[in-house]
Order: sequence, then structure tokens, then C-alpha cells
Amino acid sequence: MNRPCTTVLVGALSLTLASCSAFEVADDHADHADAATIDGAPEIVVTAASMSFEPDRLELSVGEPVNIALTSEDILHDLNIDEVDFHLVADVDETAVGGLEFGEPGTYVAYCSVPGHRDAGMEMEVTVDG
Ligand SMILES: [Cu+2]
Repeated sequence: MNRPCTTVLVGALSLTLASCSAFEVADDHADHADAATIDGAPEIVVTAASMSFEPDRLELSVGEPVNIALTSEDILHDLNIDEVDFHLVADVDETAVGGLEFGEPGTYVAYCSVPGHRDAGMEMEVTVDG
């Protein structure tokens, strides 16, 4: 029950991917629940299913914008990259799209924050070249 942001979103998802901030949720993802897409950026499809992401690795470059299209095949999953405040939520058979761009090279971990999912393997490695 440490996911107020996602919990609220389940109910709000059909209306709009409304920012959690509208619900006065004290969560560090509050401003990023509805990640803006980046015009003209290529789309990368990521499929979430219990308990993995496909693909489970991404290779990007600094300053290379992409739009992540997250689709869930079974239950609600999300995709988070804490260092860049990236957060997408996709319920079953839904696709959520958000823009992603890195300013610093490195190896990042994207993960699902649904309780138990990350521990069960829902991580994706994102390598960013300088
Ligand atoms: Cu999950």
C-alpha cells in the first residue's frame, strides 16, 4: 500500500492519464504520471507481462529522445526510471506513451513498482551512451 499514485490512477485511467498531482497525492512521481510525449521521436514498444518486460534491455544515447509505448498483457504494470522521473502506468490491454530522454550517460534500471513485481524480475536495463 505504498503506491498511492498508482492506486489512484487505476480509477482515473479511463478518464485521462491525469496527473496524480490533481489528487493531492504525496508521491515523488506525482508530477510525472502523465509523461509528455516528444514530437517526432521514434517510438519504442515495451510489453509488460508478469513478471518481465520485453525487451529487457534498451540502448540509448545522451540527448536521443524516444517515446516509450508501454503495453500490459495481463494486469496493471508500470515502468519507472527514478533518475529521470520517468513514470508510465498501463493497465491490462492498455498502452501508455511517454517521452524519455537522458542527459547523462550511464546504466539505469527501469522497474515495475507494483508490490513484488520488481523482486520477481520486472526490471529493464537502460544503457545510455555519452
Ligand atoms: Cu508489474
